[in-house]
Amino acid sequence: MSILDLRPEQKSSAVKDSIERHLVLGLGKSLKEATLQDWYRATALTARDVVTRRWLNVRPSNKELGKKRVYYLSIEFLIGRLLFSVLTSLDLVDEVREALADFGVSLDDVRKVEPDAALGNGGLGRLAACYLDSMTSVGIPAYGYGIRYEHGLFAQRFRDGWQEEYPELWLKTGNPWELTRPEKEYEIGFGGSVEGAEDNPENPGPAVWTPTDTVIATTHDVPVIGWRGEHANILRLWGARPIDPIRLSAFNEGDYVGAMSAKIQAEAITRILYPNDHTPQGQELRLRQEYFFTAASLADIVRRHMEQVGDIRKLSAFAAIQLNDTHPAIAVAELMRILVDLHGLSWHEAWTITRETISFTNHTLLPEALEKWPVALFGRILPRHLQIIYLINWHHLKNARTKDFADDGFLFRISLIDESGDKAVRMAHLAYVGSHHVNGVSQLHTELLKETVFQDLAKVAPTVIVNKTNGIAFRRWLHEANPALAKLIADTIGDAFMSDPTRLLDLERYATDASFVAQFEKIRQQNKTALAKVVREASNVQLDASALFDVQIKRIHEYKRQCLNLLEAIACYLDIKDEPHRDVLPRVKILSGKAAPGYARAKLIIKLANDIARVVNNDPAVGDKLKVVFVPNYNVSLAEVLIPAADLSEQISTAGMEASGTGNMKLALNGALTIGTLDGANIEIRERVGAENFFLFGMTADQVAEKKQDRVPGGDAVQHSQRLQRVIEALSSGLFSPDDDSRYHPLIADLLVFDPYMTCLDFEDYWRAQREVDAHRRNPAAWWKASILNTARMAWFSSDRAVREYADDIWRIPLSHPGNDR
Ligand code: 26Q
Repeated sequence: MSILDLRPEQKSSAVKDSIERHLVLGLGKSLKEATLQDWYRATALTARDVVTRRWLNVRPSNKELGKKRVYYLSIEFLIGRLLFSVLTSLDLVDEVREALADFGVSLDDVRKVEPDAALGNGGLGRLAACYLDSMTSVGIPAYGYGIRYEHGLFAQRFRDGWQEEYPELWLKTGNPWELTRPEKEYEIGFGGSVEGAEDNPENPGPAVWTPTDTVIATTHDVPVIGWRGEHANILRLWGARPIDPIRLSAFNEGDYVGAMSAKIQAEAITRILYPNDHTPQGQELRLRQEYFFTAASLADIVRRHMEQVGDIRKLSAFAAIQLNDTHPAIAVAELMRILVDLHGLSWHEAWTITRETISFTNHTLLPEALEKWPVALFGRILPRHLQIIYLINWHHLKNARTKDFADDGFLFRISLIDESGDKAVRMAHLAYVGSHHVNGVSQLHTELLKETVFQDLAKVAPTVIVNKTNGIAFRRWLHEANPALAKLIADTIGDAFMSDPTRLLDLERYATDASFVAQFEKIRQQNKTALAKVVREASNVQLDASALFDVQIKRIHEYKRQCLNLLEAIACYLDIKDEPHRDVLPRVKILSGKAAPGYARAKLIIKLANDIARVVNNDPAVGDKLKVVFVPNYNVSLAEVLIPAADLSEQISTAGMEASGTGNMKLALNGALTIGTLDGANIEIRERVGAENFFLFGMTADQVAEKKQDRVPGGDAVQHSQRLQRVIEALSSGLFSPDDDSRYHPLIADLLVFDPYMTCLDFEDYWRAQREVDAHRRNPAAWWKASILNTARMAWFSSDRAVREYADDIWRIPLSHPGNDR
């Protein structure tokens, strides 16, 4: 019997019993000696029991119905804390709060001791987490497959304003959410040699691959629960252990250290999450990670399919494999190997099945972000896969040669092997040709994909390019992060919007309703006060919660232009210094985000933010007119505090460079107004919330592309802006870096000479838009109306909508739709 099936009045005492049982019998603690950590574990285990039971109940029906499942392969799942989202989905928050209170313990304290599972870098990893949540809520049978990193994304601290990285230790106190499955482990091979591969590329036969080293993939399942516990799925994370923990022969020969090295090597595979997004560095261990989790996932998928269906030829009718970017692109070659070498299918048959099963999401246009692996390295680690890739390429090029436009340059560009320098395998090309559909993550991004990176491939491969604009899980980013607002909305329009987000549109009518506006405003104020407390504790800066909170939160990247935001902060500061008595609208610039440890320029930008913050926040002439804070260690939990407290959302990337953005959606959903460029999903957000409720500035993607041709130096733009000149002079003079005048000279040189991200060119228009923000803010009725309309009109950006589109157009999984299913 599950707690969910109890009558409301029985639930709280059942929860209480369960927590006590886990505490005493599971953890061996008495009620008196239990620490917050113990209470957290006992509460999490109680919640996990409920979820697991749901999962066990739901699973057989999927099996019997022979339903097609989605397998979402992602090297990152940025799930964050789970306790509150699980309790929210199960509608058990109040019961648990009550039960804990009976023990004299506060749920809010318990909640905070859960480590934030940072198994991802940013947008791509968080998207995977939101999609798994939504697939479960809308009832798509799915498995998420990823890596159980021992250390997630590094913790960020500042020393002297510079970023320092510290290891992340989310597993230190154990992980109460996971269930390990020792009976479902797989042996994953690396290296070695291949025998029996035929020479005939037209119809290649099977080969025998004998790897030299083998690592065991261990299974760690995190149950995922959908809205109101109706459906449940599994996030299966792979760990690594050696096949033979201590090689006995070496041990017996007295070589204890040698014996342990195999263990250390095997475990290294899942030791850390690579902290660089957008710049693959081609390290061997990363390739091993990619193959390891992809091969384990495919072995699991094929095992399940053979157990339940028994005919490998029917794989694509029961399995839709979605590749989250190219990190699992090796799946194309691995599935071919399974079908040809292990199941004896002909090459042609295997290729058809592979292409019918796999689809691929691209998340970037930046050429430097496209993964490439040196052929030599690839062949050493995965010799059979390299052969298979060459065979796929042979067929691919043979087909291309039949086209009359296919000159050498064309073939050179579409080849799976880059021959421009040291030969390298192009993973995006491999993913493209091995997929039935490829999708971009916003309209603009998808259009640009067609015109740029995939333009040539699209002329010869049958792969269909479609758009699937990203979405976000409202359950986490509204109900859980901003419970007061969720409650206000539910009290106003009913709670149907929780399962059918389109109902949020009903809120439009209240955008000018005085009582609603007052409550909406009050909730924002409370959220800002809560954030101010966090900022005081983290940065020792006192914020005035009535100021405009201007928020830019995301990874630090030149293309995201945190620098533009900071130049504007300097300009504001100089203005205040010029005219200390002028009436200015008080503003707090809040930034947060991590820089890849090897990305020097991004780290310099963080230092710049902290340098500006020090000067501005300590200048008595400024007071509360302007504050600048860079909040350390941005992660999902911090985002949950920042987002509901934002008045203004900074989405200011150089047009054409941000594939979509999802933070933009989270902020707008919570009622922040956007100041942004026509980039990524900003364009669609603006279309939906209304141009009058969005502060637009900057060049378009086309204009940026044109300017790039011109090679117009940023210096020109500086000549035309006195304001920008003053800002650059201040920066250059060492006003913010008295200890090192020249600290920002490299940054300035970039702005003046190449300005690759068009920061100078967009500066004046950005300044204009910011002053429009000020003017708008001075009219509270207009401001709050726009803010409420943002919340109401973001309905479409729910990840429920996004996964339904994937199910309809890519996975071909029949679904009931909201409105016609219940
Ligand atoms: C690749 C190879 C080696 C090491 C690391 C990587 C790597 C890791 C992470 C490459 C890229 C990433 C992450 C990319 C990312 O988060 N992209 C963002 O994806 C979001 C979801 O679609 C979009 O909203 C953002 O616009 C996009 O920047």
